[in-house]
Amino acid sequence: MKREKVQAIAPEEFEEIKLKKPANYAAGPTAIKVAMDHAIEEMGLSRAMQTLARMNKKNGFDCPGCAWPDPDDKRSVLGEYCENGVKALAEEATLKRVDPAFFEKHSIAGISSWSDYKIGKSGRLTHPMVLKPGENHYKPISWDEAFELIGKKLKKLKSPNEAIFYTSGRSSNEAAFLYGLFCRAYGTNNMPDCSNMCHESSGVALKQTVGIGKGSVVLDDLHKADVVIVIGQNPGTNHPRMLSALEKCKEKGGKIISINPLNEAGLKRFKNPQRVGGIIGGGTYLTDVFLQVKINQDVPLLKAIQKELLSLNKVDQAFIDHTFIEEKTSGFDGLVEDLENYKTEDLLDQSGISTDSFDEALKLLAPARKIIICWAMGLTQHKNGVENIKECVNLLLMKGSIGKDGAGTCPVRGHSNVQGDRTVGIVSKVNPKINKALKEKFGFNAPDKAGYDTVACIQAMYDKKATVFVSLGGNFLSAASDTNFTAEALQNCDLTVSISTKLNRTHVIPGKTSLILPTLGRSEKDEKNGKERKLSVENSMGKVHSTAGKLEPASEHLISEVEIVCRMAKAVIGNESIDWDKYMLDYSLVRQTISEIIDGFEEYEKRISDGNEFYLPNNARKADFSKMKGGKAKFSICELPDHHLDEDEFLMMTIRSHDQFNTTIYGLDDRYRGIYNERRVVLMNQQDMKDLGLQKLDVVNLISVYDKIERSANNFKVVPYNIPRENIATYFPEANSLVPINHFADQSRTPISKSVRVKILIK
Ligand SMILES: Nc1nc2c(c(=O)[nH]1)N[C@H]1C(S)=C(S)[C@@H](COP(=O)(O)OP(=O)(O)OC[C@H]3O[C@@H](n4cnc5c(=O)[nH]c(N)nc54)[C@H](O)[C@@H]3O)O[C@H]1N2
Ligand SMILES: Nc1nc2c(c(=O)[nH]1)N[C@H]1C(S)=C(S)[C@@H](COP(=O)(O)OP(=O)(O)OC[C@H]3O[C@@H](n4cnc5c(=O)[nH]c(N)nc54)[C@H](O)[C@@H]3O)O[C@H]1N2
Ligand code: SF4
Ligand SMILES: [Mo]
Repeated sequence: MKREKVQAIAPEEFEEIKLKKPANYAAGPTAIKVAMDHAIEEMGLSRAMQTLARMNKKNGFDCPGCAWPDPDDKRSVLGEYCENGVKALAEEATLKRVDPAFFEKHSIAGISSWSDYKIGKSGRLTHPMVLKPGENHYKPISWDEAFELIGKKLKKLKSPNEAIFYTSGRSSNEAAFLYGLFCRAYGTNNMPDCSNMCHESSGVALKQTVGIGKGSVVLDDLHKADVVIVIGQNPGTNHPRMLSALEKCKEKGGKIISINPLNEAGLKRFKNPQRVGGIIGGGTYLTDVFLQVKINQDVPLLKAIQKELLSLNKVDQAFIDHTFIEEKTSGFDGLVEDLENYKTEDLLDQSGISTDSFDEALKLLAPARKIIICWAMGLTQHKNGVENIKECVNLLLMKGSIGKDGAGTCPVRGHSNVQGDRTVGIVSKVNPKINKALKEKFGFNAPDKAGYDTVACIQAMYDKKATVFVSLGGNFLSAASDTNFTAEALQNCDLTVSISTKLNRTHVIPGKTSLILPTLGRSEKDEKNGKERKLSVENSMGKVHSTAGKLEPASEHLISEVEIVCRMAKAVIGNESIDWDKYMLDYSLVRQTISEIIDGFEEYEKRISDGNEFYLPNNARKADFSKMKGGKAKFSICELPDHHLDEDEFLMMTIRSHDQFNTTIYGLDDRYRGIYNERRVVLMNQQDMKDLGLQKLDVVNLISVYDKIERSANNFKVVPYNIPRENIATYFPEANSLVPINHFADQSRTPISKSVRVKILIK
């Protein structure tokens, strides 16, 4: 039997688009209404209210949305969550089900012809399912048979390096640690993770400059800062509770500078739904200075700021922190010398910033002593992603703005436990410390050769050097770049295994044999032998805490991620050297082992009991750079980006709408940007439209050409938008087919999803 052809790309059909004026504030009463509509639609009112009462509460469960931290002290009685947190919960706690009857009715080809929105809305997976070679429908399989199948396949591989173990950042510390333990014991470091596509550039840059690949600030610092710079991040949509922190900062006299090609509504004004003023009043104005930078022209802007601060400092020696520079840093003289090569007006010209707004920003920055820089994908997903962040660090070091209250680095993480997964050992590079500790505890030699990261693993599957792909969460096909290439890579595999809560496109672009292993979500009760169990996670600011859901699981057949990992490991490498049976029964034992292997987790169990939380060690937070070369933090010299755009080329960024969580599409409205009921849109400057003879809502095809290979994404409606000239924006994942697989950031190898050279073909 031959398998029917499946569609890697969602259908290119249109909905009834509606455009309105972009919003000039975020949250407010509409946010509450939209959130409740989602919750009621998916979960019903009473289930929604009961569950929300426990979200982000001490001893409750961690929001399955982003990694923004909860307050250290008391939590709001009105609830510590935002519109998009409610949507994330509703998506997970939906009452809809994808059961064996669903798969009997729908073939993989049939499902692949649906939009991602429709696939996601099908509901929660209820049974382990298998798709056999040549077949078109998934069929139920028992858990025992599923693990036996995996065991047989993995034991037969010529080398463990033919298998890949991907992780998305939703996993708990416990499941991720065991998964990493299993990979290393099995014999491979092939552990790509979503971080490779996300904050990898931040990790690399921060490690090299300040000695730790994580941010240095805690939530309270944001309230104390003189100036917060929000650069390459859209918190109103992607980290909505960050707006409350920015609001507090403003109330205490702090100022906010936003640097973004788009004037995002969430950074203009915030109507805090927790306050009367936010419901019926005008809310709080957040941004004091908006710098509308061209896509990927942040380095010249940051250089101009540094250059002018140095020059102002000649008049008033207080504008840079000489003592800090002297005592805590190296490389300052080199930086000063390098800046002399540039003229401020050229730098501003390249970044697209007017002198007026630049001067206003400088006026705020010059006297400021406590600066925080917050950033996300707008900085990391470029060829020079690492240098973008190093340039931010330069500014902070120059101002002595790191390692003291109200100042520091703030890479705002994506998935709710992406940082924790990394901390407990999900990494494709060799971690000698972990390897040594594993040798001492379990007696095996973990592999000392780096494994595949995300980009490398796609190439390896494409080249058939890797034949098994296991994913702990995520939607690899749609998240990765170069969708058609990635689809071929996945379909080349002999076996693909997805440990998932919900149906997604990766499930229907399968290897020859494919397994779906359904698992519990965050909000659900994890009960074994009559005992409820808790897990733990780390937020964006390095704080670890417990999480325990209360809802009845979506199906009686679901088992926890910890149990899936343990049973898979046992089927592959047996129970002799590592007691998987024990770990899957008793999570405190897993935490005990984590505390023996990973630094900073001493007394783990005790420190997360009774709603307790603890911060992991962070040298940058204490301005302690003693472990770095020469004992000092490092200034870096970075080059200006150069995209060599042809006359008919645009630079495209792929961004998130307000109604999605990565590849999970909550709805079709990007409310803050005024785009309703459609996702196949391209945001363009009106002058550029005019030059191309394009009218509002004209339909175009997009093509990108790299290394003579042409990639396309078809049928996008043109939306006139306030965006710099020669820049366009599309949504992720609709435009991922344009992102070339072999173009990624230097050092971090993060795909260039925010600066793809694209041509527009008029249909
Ligand atoms: N509701 C919701 N929350 C989420 C997610 C979600 O999809 N939905 N995803 C989660 C994940 S995994 C992540 S990583 C984060 C992502 O959070 P963000 O990084 O905020 O998400 P993006 O939409 O990718 O937006 C990047 C922002 O950077 C700007 N930008 C793009 N290119 C440039 C540039 O060259 N320079 C500058 N200065 N700005 C630029 C864009 O205009 C946009 O405002 O959010 C997390 N939280
Ligand atoms: N062009 C472009 N591409 C991008 C980006 C971009 O900005 N532009 N952003 C990149 C970024 S920042 C990221 S982080 C990646 C995201 O990449 P991924 O993490 O791979 O993708 P998600 O869409 O977050 O994964 C959603 C799926 O996770 C599963 N899931 C949800 N919760 C759970 C759970 O608790 N347990 C398990 N086992 N499964 C669960 C569900 O089945 C759901 O369908 O995409 C990247 N891709
Ligand atoms: S800010 Fe992030 S973690 Fe907090 S409730 Fe919203 S989505 Fe959840
Ligand atoms: Mo991310």
